[in-house]
Amino acid sequence: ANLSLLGSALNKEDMPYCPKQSPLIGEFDSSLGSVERKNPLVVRGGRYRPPNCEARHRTAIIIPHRNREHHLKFLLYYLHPFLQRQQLNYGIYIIHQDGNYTFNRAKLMNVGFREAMREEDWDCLFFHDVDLIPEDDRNTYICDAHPKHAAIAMDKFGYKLPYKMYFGGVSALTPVQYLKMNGFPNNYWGWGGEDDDIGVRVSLGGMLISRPSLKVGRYKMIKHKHDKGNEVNPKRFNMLAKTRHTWKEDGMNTVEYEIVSRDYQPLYTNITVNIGTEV
Ligand code: UDH
Ligand code: NGS
Repeated sequence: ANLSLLGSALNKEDMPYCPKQSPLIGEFDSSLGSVERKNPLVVRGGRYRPPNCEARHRTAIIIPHRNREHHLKFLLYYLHPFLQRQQLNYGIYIIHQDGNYTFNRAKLMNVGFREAMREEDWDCLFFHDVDLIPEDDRNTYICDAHPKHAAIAMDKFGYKLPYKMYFGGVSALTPVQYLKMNGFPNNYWGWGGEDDDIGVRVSLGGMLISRPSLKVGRYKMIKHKHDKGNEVNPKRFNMLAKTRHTWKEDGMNTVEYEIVSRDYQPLYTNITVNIGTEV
């Protein structure tokens, strides 16, 4: 029998045909304007608090960024509703590296920490790659008793940890935990190793790594190639071998930078920063 004919015969009896042009097309729209309309309670600078109860947690999301606007709009599309379902008081900060010099993810996080804490007494900071989309609402964006590695199960690693000490992608620390390990390193220019350095600092600071379960800490990574300006750092292994001698002299206590601009967009606070160059 011709199944599609059968389908239309049933349709005729029970209900009218759908319009030739579906009016719902366009509802999936990840443009910033549309994300804004879908999140009417998010206020200037990408801030939110639950309207009907006092939030128990204040979380700042720190996103290191350059030239990934297309990833950013997908992340915002998913992250704003996700954080609101968790009833958090939250703010989203994009830390945008100015200029074309080699990218430095960890130093941008140090900038994000200082600039976010200047604005509000956050009790937890989530350091978040722009291309990682959380898949499970139970992956709560709050801090633990120890520094948290949230991105334990990424699709690109088959939803498993790639190695035991992996600390990349998304991590979360309280201000006290962050300062206990002197923040993150400032001198990893280019790709690789800085997340391992941060993991080593956790234990040098006398702390353990906390993680959500493999079931909950799931992330989808938006596929991409290596960025221009973020070439593999050939010094990373040498630097990692020295972390235990350098961490006290390099980190939050030595970070230097110049704020180029700070603007309060509807969905995020955009901080553009000149972090200088390798010395
Ligand atoms: N980032 C930028 N702009 C850049 C470089 C990095 O915004 O030019 C930020 C962004 O938040 C990103 C994070 O830094 O999510 C980490 O950088 P990454 O995404 O390049 O690192 P990852 O290890 O990927 O996720 C490396 C490229 C993998 C290519 C594999 C090809 N098969
Ligand atoms: C390690 C890197 C980390 C990196 C991880 C996953 O080898 O920075 O691979 O990389 N450490 C060093 O290079 C020392 S990934 O598969 O995401 O490209 O995060």
